[in-house]
Amino acid sequence: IYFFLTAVKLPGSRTYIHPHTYEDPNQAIRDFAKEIDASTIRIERVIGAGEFGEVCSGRLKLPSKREIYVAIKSLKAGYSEKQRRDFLSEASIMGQFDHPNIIRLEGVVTRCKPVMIITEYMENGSLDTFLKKHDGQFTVIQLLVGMMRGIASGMKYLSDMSYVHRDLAARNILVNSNLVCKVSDFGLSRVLEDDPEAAYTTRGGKIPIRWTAPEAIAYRKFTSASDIWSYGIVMWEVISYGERPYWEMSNQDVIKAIDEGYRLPAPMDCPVVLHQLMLDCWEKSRSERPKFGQIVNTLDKLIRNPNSLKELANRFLKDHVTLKTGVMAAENSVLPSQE
Ligand code: ACK
Repeated sequence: IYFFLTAVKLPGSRTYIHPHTYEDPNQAIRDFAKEIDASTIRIERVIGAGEFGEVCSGRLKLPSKREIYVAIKSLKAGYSEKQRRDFLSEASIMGQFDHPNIIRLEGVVTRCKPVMIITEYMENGSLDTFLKKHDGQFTVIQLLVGMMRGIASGMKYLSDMSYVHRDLAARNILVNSNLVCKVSDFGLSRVLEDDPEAAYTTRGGKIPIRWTAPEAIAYRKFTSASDIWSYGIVMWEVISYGERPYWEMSNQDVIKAIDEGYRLPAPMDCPVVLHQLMLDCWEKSRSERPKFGQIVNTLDKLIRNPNSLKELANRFLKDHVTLKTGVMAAENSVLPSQE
């Protein structure tokens, strides 16, 4: 009996299986995604455009006869076999996850056309747009901390499964009607092609520079520690209500400033403890950055003790106040400009 118990893998110790490890990608889909009968889906309206085709909202009738709102991504006609594979890879990745802060896969339609991926519907759309629309409306900073806690919790789950996201940014977080934030965007080609923020590096990779850790930009060292760096940028986006990180600085200037030790200053009305957490995520040495589990714990403590959020970092004058790692620089110092 004891032998048997030790042989059983604990849930949670499960690691993610990359769809490319399957010789037959269709097998990965069969293993991780449920095939949905197209007649149970009712498409209602177009809500956006994805890399492979339209994103719509609609309803899905479950076997229990209950109807739920869903998002429906479809693969546009005239696709190649590789495009179909890349499109469906998102479902075979998403289908391995089961967490309240990760977008939930309902299933796929592959037996008839168009090929579709069905996920839960997130009423408030992507986090960056949502925050811009509600600029300054959340006087309760705790609401924002709750959102950041959710994202960190989803990321902890992913990193525990050894999944590295590579494109964590507010634009890739979805928000539901209860303001629960969920990590989305799991395609294989997506970091390369789908993200308008991704720029080509000198080495030919396509990377969303402003969100990416220096070692990932320099030599493509993508790890959960580089996801942590991106997470710090997401924290900054949340507190600044969807402001663009590093404003209008060019990608080259961002890379240079980071290398010289400059970091984003605290957004307006940002609690000191939160800015410190961001700075921890932006440690140059990746082993010194916190882990997602530690971030969840820290945010939980802050939520339980709202007084800890009262001390605010200095208001910043956009473009005129900057921070050197952990040290407040002179009020009128500027980020180094292009040479
Ligand atoms: O900012 P948005 O409204 O949120 O516009 C984009 C668009 O589709 C293209 O990706 C929205 N979207 C994507 N997935 C979902 C989903 N599961 N629920 C609701 N909206 C979604 C996204």
